[in-house]
Amino acid sequence: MFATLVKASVAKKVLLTSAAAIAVAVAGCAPKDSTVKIGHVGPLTGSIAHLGKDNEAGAKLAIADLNKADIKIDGKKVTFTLISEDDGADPKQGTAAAQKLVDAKVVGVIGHLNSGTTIPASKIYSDAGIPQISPSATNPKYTQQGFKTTFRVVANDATLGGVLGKYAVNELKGKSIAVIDDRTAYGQGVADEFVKGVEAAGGKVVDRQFTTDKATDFMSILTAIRAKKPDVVFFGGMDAVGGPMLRQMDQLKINAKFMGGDGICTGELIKLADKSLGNNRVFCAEAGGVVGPYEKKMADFKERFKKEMGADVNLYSPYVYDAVMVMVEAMKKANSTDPKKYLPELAKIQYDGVIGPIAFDDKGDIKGGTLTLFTYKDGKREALKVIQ
Ligand code: ABU
Repeated sequence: MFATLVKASVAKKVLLTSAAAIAVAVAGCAPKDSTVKIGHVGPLTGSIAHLGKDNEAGAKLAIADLNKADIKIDGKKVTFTLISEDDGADPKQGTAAAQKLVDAKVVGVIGHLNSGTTIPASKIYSDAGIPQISPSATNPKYTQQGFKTTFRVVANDATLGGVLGKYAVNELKGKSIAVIDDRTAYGQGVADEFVKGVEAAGGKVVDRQFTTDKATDFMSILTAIRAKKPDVVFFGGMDAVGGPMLRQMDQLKINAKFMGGDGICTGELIKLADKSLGNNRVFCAEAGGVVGPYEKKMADFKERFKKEMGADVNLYSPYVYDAVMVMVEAMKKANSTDPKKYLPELAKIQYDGVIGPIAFDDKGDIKGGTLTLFTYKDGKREALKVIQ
């Protein structure tokens, strides 16, 4: 009798243990929520921190929108986390930031802001198989290295510089054009392309001078340029240098028009150049542009950005926003957040963004990249035309 009771008790325990094991196994198979890390890099300190923070705010807004959208990938609800790094616009700090993001196991990176950081960092992401979308680096070399992981959502310096060079000759009627650049990958590259554009339009570059992206005193190079009596001065570099340069041109009574690429084409230039901005004196181009129904989409985005992020769009935050969205769209299409699986989807994505339709060519450059020419008038940036 006792033996029978012991047998029954053992059998019950075995049954209970098996049931518990099955329950654990079932729970193990049940979809769990997952957290996916996306990296963002730009200069959050230094002279162009205002642009890095503008980009970062675009990424933060995109992540917030995605997390509100209850996205499921491979049956699991995905929560996206932004891991934001500061590269200080410095190439060495840029590669260190890239390695930090790889070590943190991000599944993709939005950045960097500068060509000088984006290009060296791209090898690190490529080696790690992590897709990278730059929202603002315009040096053509970035996508010409043969990496499968590099993408950008803006036009490049060949388009920017070329169009601006022709504009200086054909529209501004520049006869005596001086060129300055800051010797960065971006500044030098866009200035070289500008010179080609000027020469293709039959114009003449009368002087070429150099500075750095950290300089604050331009008196000696501007004095040299003044002797050539320029009617147009082109600067390849960023607004933090371009603004003070413009003020010093006024101090030296150089009344030439001032041109630059997207690096000076910012909201911040209004403060940085102050009265020297003038009306229809400064001409620049953003490496993107919207037409038709996208104009309202962009205007609505800018309004919402101001409300939610507490600042006006400075330059490329809408491009950053779309870059995050495009990356996640590729994950949704692949039904995977694994970089190896969603990378092929990213390469063939067709996405309707705030900045217009987004698809990439075989190098990772945006197809049909546009640009917008701007001037400044009455202390405001004013679009002149979108060039497609
Ligand atoms: N495209 C202007 C700023 C970023 C860069 O290319 O360096």
